[in-house]
Amino acid sequence: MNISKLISGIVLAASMASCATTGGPSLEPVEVAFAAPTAAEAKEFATRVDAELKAILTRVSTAEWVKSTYITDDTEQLSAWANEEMMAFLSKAVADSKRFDGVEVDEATGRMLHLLRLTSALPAPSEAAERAELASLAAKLEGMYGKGKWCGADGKAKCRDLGDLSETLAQSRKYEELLDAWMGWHTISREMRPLYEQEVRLANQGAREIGFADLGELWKSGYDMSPADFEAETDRLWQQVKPLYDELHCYVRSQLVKKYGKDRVPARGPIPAHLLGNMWSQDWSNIYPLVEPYKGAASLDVDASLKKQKYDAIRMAKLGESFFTSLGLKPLPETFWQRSMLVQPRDRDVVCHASAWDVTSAGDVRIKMCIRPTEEDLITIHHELGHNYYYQQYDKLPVLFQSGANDGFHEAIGDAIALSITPGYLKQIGLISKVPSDDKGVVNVQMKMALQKIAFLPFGKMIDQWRWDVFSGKTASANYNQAWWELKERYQGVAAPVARSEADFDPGAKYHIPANVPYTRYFLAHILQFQFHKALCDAAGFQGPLHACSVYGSADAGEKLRAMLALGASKPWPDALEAMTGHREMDATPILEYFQPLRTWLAEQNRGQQCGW
Ligand code: X8Z
Ligand code: ZN
Repeated sequence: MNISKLISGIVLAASMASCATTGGPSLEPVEVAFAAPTAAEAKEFATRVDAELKAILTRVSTAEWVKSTYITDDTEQLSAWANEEMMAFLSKAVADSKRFDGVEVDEATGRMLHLLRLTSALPAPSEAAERAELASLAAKLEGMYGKGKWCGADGKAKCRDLGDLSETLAQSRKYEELLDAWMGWHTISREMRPLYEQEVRLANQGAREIGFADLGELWKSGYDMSPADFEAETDRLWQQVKPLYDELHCYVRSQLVKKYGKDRVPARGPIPAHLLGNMWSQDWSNIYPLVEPYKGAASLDVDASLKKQKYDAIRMAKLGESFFTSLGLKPLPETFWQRSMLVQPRDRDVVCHASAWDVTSAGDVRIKMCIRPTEEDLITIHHELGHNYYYQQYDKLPVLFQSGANDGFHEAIGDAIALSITPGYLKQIGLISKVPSDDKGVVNVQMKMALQKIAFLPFGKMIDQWRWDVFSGKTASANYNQAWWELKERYQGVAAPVARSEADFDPGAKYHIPANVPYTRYFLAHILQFQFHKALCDAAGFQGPLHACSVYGSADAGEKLRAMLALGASKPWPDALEAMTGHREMDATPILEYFQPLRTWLAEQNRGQQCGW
């Protein structure tokens, strides 16, 4: 993990307490001079903070890596200690940096000081005991998620972890079996609630101490615009894509009514959350067989080919790497293969949720993932390698610049590359036997993509909608679950399959809540990746509809990508976007262009139907 993971994940930042840690590096006390500080002093300060931060980050990442790949009370404690050190360091650095407020500094220094204040996704209060408590809570919450298992209502059934339960949700078509897997997983988060409540309280306090109204305001400040403007921006993008989501929802619901009956799927209401092939109803591609537009028009069963051809985790990761090298990017370092965790160890608890790391912020890139031979995992591998290739392009920059142009960019890179996994490309690598070429085949392929990309959009939006309200106090802890399901229904048109209460804590059943990873980044990424895809296709000289483009093998596309990645966060994100796409705004036009054939088809299918919920 490098800084861009850390700003999302566990801990970091701030308190005014300057000497709460022992042993670790600490900033020299800054002389409180009578003369106004100079630009040269500011630059020297930023450079020094950056160097010390890099050293601390390596210690934090090393401890976090061990904890995530071997969850025990002890590894949790080690990572909490490392994070405490980081929090103390950052809080002092942020406080000291205030001295340079109003000083005319050079552009790079100004940006480093700006980013320093935003470095933490979980800023700590200044009081040492509270800081330690927050670090401990963060480590525990992620551990509880990683260890989660469902062993049946009486605790006597064979225990199943998230991977097993997700497989049931993906493959079973039996209502009761699906319900059991869904309900089972949602029991693991009940005990998180008091810890989460306390985490929110402490992190809000930390955010206030460094000048933000609450933690949500800090999160929304990372986009080179005001928090209010950013919120309006996400609403604008959502309004651009909502009509297409509504059409997809309408069609999918009609097919689920056919499959499960209108007693179980209300023809005009929200869809029960356990019937969409995914624990959180965020990616519906596993129910493609239930909604396939033209039966048999195109065989897209990549899962079957992966199993038949006995793809293992390494071969899948190598396939991902080969896409990036085809663009002229370097192969992954040997250490990637030695140090990554690619398969789930059977002898211990690990955090299976996929992640990409640069442990030293200097080329020690790895991924941690419990790879299974499925198309979904193949795409996730490309997603993770996108992070790793981003890390590699900017690892010579100051560590404060070692992030995406904004966090949505980081999440969009691997996905943009995976948009080039077209049927043409899959045929080329032998994972399907025939490229569907007629209109029916195209609609089938588009449906499968829409079940991933369009279905995700309202989910990507609602998660932080919930957290922003929790952080601001608009949602009281007594209403956590109710507010969650209100947003699920409003945005996604999805409902809990059984009555929920405040004894449940359903937000905690989604990794990014206990792990404290901001989520709007994925919403943005789902818009941005189509902007990137279009720009890369243009660079590759592709002629034809956007959905048919694969940039595989294009050095020109690779160069365009590399140039943007190399900027890291050194410039405001509109500059990076412009360098790649010629535009300075995030915009949903390319995603709508990509799905135009399906949209026309859906409108036809839904004619006369009452859509909405
Ligand atoms: O968390 C992830 C990645 C790691 S950054 C696997 N994703 C989100 C999720 O799983 O909920 C990728 C898509 C959305
Ligand atoms: Zn990611």
